[in-house]
Amino acid sequence: KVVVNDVSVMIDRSMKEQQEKPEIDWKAVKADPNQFPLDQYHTHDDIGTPKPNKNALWIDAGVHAREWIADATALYTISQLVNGYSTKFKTLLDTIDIIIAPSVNPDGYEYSRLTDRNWRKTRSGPRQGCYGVDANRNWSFHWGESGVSTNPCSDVYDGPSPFTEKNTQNMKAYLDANNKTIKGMITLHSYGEDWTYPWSYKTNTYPPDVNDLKALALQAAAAIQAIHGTKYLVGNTADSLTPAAGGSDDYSKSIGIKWVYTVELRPGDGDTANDHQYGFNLPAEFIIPTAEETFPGLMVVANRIMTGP
Ligand code: 0X9
Ligand code: ZN
Repeated sequence: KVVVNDVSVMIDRSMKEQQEKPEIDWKAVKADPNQFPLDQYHTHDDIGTPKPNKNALWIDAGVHAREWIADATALYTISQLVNGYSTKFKTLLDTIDIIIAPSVNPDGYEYSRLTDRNWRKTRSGPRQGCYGVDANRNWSFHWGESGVSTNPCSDVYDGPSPFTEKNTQNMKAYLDANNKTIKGMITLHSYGEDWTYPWSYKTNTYPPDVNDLKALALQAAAAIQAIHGTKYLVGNTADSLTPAAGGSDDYSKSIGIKWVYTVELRPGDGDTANDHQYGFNLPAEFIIPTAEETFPGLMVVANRIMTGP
């Protein structure tokens, strides 16, 4: 049995054929209101065969509202796993759970869809006349130390204190409650074509198992490249991107989750020859290719968790 909860509320319009897949019982996909009270924020989907104490891989997307390709890639991943359970992924999903939260900032996503394409933050507020907190600056680990603004009108506003946002509170609660079984955490963003590992708050600063993290990241990047030739940059997050504290990645690593990655999906940001210059506005024709190549990268981490410590 494959368990999927409440994916229907965050179907990306560009992926709406998912709803038409007859193999999936979309009525069963509706959340059980006893398990998930509707007044609580929840978007996670556990894919696997129910069994106690299974190790798990967490994948989230849509932290940043305008990074639509992330949400679409998460939905594609759900579709691949659900439809491939009885064939390709039986051993994997009988051994580990894959928890997919395909849109962890849904009101921001909707705002980006309907009102302001370039919207990034949550939609809380107003504070000093401005809305939203950067949900990837609002986590407690080294909160506010780098790459943030204290101005509520900034796109990288870190909030009045850590965990002011429903989005970060609920995700934190889930990760905390399951940090013994969740062995991997991948947060999908765009753009840049980068596969990066902690720490993120400071350059030249690495967890003790950085070599493990890097080696697996290189395998994931190779798996991506094998599909459509897209070359991902692998590196430490702060060194490769820019230091920014208060992210979900650093927090996850700090609570003992081993395989923590931030993935910046297509398009590229100019660091390889074939990069497109679309920024967040990735044309629709690249949605499926992006999802197709990302999926085996994600499965590298899933398979690593399956085979053990
Ligand atoms: O700045 C971010 O939050 C991410 N880049 S994005 O362009 N998608 O906004 C990178 C996040 C890396 N992790 C942390 N800085 N903690
Ligand atoms: Zn982002």
